[in-house]
Amino acid sequence: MYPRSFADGNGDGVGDLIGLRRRLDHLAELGVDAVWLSPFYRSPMADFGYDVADHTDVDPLFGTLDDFDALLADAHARGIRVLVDLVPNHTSDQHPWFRDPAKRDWYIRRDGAPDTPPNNWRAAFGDYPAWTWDEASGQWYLHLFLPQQPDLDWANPEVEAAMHDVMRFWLDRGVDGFRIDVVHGIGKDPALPDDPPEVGGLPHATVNDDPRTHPFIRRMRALADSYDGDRVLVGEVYLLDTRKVVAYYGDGDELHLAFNFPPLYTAWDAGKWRRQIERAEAEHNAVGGWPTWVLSNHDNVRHCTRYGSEACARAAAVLLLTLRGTPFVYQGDELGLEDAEVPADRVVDPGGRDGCRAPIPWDGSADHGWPDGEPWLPFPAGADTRNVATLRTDEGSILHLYRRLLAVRRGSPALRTGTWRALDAPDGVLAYERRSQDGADRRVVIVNFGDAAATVPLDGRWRIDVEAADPTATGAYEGSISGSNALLLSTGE
Ligand code: TEU
Repeated sequence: MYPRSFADGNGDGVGDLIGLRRRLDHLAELGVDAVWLSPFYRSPMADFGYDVADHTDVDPLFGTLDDFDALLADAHARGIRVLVDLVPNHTSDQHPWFRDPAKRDWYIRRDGAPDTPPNNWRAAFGDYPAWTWDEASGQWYLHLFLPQQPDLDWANPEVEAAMHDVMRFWLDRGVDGFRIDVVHGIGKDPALPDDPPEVGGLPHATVNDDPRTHPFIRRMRALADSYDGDRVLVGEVYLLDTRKVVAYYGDGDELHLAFNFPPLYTAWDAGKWRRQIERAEAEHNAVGGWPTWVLSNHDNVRHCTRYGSEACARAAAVLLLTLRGTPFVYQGDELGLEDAEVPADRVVDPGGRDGCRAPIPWDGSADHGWPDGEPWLPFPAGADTRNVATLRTDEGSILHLYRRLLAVRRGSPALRTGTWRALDAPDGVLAYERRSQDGADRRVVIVNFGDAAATVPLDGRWRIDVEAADPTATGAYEGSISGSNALLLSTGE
């Protein structure tokens, strides 16, 4: 969830914790197990909260710590777990740590001449070096992201201890875990070698993969494990190679879950998706890691926009929620939202990611449930009908498709924890079976990526549990599927 854009409780045009708390029933109805909240901490908002200036306080824009506690209690009362975002790689340049001359060695700094950066690393969000000259210290400081986001030096044990204190602060409050931002970035080679030419000027944040990171994650895991209940660590491992990603599961002693982004960057194509799934299956099985699946988030163009039609987005929902692993749904995907078109004079994100961060339309009224003023970004197209209130009343809507898929998944051992196996299918179609460990529950999923109807014969009798194009459909599976559609089947008449 991107709290800035979910729901506005105080009418200032920016989503906040009070607004989010009031709309929790939407999430409960949808049937999610847990929510991950993007940062709501004190921040100058150069990177919309990923530049943290105080890890243990809520930015006034989003509310107060009391609002957070109330939100957490209300979420737990609905059986929804809450993960908060931990941003360990960098802070804001306005953080007291960065401004304290006694803590200069908490950040990665190097001596040198003001016209020659210490190495060739590139920052994210623009074509510029990952180094900025700091007049005050007469040194360079590293920032894998914006100059306003200096990188912490995890080789300094005080930094690790401080970040553990941050984790304890939120765990003590009762959070169920963390999504850990660019966690693969925290360990760095102190020799700071140049990125090789084959990296081709990519941001260093997308290639940093240093063995020094693993002990840091192991100690975060031990800290989480020392708490009662289930506390989960989900790492953003932004390395676009699944084999590299799975290394961050360690020997079951590092991340519980790691985002695997290559499928997010895979075109809507049956063959390409089958290869991605088989790759993910093989790589995760090799390390005993549990896969994750994600199609959209606050950093990327929404898959409804990328795939080009609601029909594809519906079929993609069936795929996302029936693969083996933990699926992540980005707020608004359940409404089939597309990226908003953001006019040049309203662009605010230095990374150009405004379109996917558009506000959620809650109803068909003029303000779409965002009272007293214009939200910080424009609404996505079609908000008059593509909004929560309207889609709730339409049993055939994509919203009901998500609800139905999540409900079936919740009741199916095969879908929750069963094995995955590809089935024979014609070109343009992906078919697979999910099977519970005891074999008692079997489900078949057929996804037709093409526009034309396809024939997919199956052994035995199968019944339609969910159809992407029409979530109200029921009845026997007749051996074929229409174009740009997907079916979830179970055994029986
Ligand atoms: O993203 C890290 C990251 O690698 C992405 O920025 C990615 O390179 C890019 O967005 C691809 O489109 C995380 C957060 O998710 C992002 O919102 C933050 O801006 C970033 O870290 C810095 O904290």
